[in-house]
Amino acid sequence: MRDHPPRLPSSPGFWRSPLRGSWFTSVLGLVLLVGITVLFVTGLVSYAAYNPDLSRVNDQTPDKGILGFYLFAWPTGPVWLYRFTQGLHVTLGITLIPVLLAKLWSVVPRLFALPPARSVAHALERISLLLLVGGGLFEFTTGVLNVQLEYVFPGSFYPLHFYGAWVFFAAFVAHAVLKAPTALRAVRRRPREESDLVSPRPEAPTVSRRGALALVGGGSLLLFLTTVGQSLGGPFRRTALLAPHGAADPGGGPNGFQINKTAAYAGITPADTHRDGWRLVVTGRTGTVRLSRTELLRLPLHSASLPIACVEGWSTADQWWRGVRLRDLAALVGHDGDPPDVFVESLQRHGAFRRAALRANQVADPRSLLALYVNGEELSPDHGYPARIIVPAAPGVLNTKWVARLTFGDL
Ligand SMILES: Nc1nc2c(c(=O)[nH]1)N[C@H]1C(S)=C(S)[C@@H](COP(=O)(O)O)O[C@H]1N2
Ligand SMILES: [Mo]
Repeated sequence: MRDHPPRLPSSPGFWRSPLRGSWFTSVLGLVLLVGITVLFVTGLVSYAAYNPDLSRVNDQTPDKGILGFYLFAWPTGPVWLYRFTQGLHVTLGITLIPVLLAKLWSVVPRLFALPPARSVAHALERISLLLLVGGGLFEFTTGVLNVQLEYVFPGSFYPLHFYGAWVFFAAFVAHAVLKAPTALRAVRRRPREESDLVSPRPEAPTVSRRGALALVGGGSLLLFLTTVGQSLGGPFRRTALLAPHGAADPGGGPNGFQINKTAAYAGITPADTHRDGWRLVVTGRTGTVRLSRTELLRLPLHSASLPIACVEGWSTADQWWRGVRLRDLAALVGHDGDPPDVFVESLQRHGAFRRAALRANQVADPRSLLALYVNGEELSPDHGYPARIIVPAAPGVLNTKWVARLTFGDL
């Protein structure tokens, strides 16, 4: 009788790569231990930046309950704060994809091991692994789809990615606590190892374990180099081959920086924004005032150099904005000195990001503007003409374009 190769993935001899073993798995696991922790923290931070201190209009997950325990008033400085935290979140997430896939590949025999559970403890461990693998694939997939396809899950990306993150991270912590000591030992001991991951009938190696790791690292490096440019902005943007390509071409000149949604997409027509028709409606403690663009231009104008940083991970270098301070507009309607929160509404009639709330600390910052100019020129229609919000350190989504109405005070 010839020795037949085992046909079922549940038999150990089915898996024949000589690379599998605890050293290979452990190195990848330790990289993920650090990387995924950073992803989780920067993700929570991004969520806090969107929902500073539980403002109801910005809140995309009203049922989060105690999971919102850590929310706080997002600071307005340094101005590159969100650029950094979100650039890190998205770039690192994309960079870790090869490591995640290699790690899953390295332990795949265990996923098929039979019997499915030898004891209650073993059953619990396998369920936690299911949450870990499923949660990890889910978080990476929803994240990448959101970045690449621009909000593919209308209105539901936030709850999906947010709740998914908590489930995934809980399983991740349990797994890390159980496995980190073994992983550290395996890395020190190096290839001489006894582990159920080692194939009982290995094929001849075509690459060493170190070579395989270098391959994974090379894949990560390539993803990193073709992604990071979108967060660096400026000339580096051209290196961001993997950045989403659906966006409008911003062209050159003072308004020649990345556009999220165009005026046409948002349904903004020249008639909506025409000098004779457009009025900014400002409401506060002492009532309502209506201002034409000419009247706005008679108010004191101030400048601030601020970037736009989107949740998708891309950001622009600092642009030079000029307009009316939000706190001066608050003062016009009876909020002198200590301005309150403001609710901002766009001319745009449909779409997720046509309104946003800014917190009092954001309104009070002298660099927070209702911008009328950028880089010395009038705002282009796509960048929010006749007026847009620009706030230091905030996520792009709070920088409402085509502003029609500002309501100061209780939201
Ligand atoms: N009215 C309105 N304002 C908006 C948006 C929108 O869809 N509608 N998108 C926001 C998002 S998600 C970002 S990242 C910034 C991008 O600004 P930009 O297109 O000028 O770069 O605008 C914000 N302001
Ligand atoms: Mo955005």
